Amino acid sequence: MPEGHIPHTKKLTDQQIAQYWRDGYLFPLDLMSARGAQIWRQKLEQVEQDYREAGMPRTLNTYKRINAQCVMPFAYELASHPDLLDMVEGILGPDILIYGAEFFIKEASTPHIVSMHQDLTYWGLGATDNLVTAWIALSEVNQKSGCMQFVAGSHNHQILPHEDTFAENNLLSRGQEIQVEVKEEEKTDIVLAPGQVSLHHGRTIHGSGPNSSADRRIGFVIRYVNPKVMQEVAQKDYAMLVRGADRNQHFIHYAPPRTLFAPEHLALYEEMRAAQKQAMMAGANKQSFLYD
Ligand SMILES: O=C(O)CCC(=O)C(=O)O
Repeated sequence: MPEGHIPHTKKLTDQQIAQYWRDGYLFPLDLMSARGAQIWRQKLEQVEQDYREAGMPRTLNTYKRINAQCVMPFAYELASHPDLLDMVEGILGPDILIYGAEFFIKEASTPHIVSMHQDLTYWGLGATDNLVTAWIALSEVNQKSGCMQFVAGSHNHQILPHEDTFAENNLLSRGQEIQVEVKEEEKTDIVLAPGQVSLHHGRTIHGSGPNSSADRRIGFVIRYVNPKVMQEVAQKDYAMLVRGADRNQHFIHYAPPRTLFAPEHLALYEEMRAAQKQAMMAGANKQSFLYD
């Protein structure tokens, strides 16, 4: 078996699909072995080593946090892996596009957090049921390392009011925080071993605490949509078709990258970023470290 190969996994069962729609999330799903996860982590860490000081138009962190699938072939490769798409198909149906992929990393013993929020608040995609996030653990993800916490059933709300905090230790683009009280007992810890995955709905309330462990906490996070989804705020938007067909053509399609940070993909990246910034930063009164 080649290194980094993801062994065959099953499609979601009817029971798993029902659980997702009941709770607004589903975990843990076995995608690959710990050794497999280690190999994808090494690919990331090699890029970090080679490109941190490479003088690219934007910081490496920006490329890791926004649309990594557009400029890093290995990010596209993992995001489009057939076994992962099999899981996603259980939620979205047979036609699947990658909307975005990013690395959510908390360095060892650091105070960074993700405040409680609903993903769809600032994406301009409405309050759709046709978006799902897959969060792949590339390290140990537990209470100590700052795992995500989900509020079961919270996807049944529409998009609730959020406040932009722009707090320094908050990893979200606007430090946005939901303006409803979330009690500790309402939160479920999403503990994942390396190679396991969680799926969550775009309206599920979630966040995560700091990493007080001795290792980095690394999540590779992919947002998938089906062709019914539409950009409602920005003038245009982009997505990559990875399974089935797109009969609606609401998104501009683009080809996967072949080499790391190729000039034509860096140019495309800027176009996508400019378009998506219109939605992501609409109404904000400060600049974001991610959309400056
Ligand atoms: O990685 C985290 O702790 C939070 C990620 C998150 O908010 C998301 O994937 O929607």
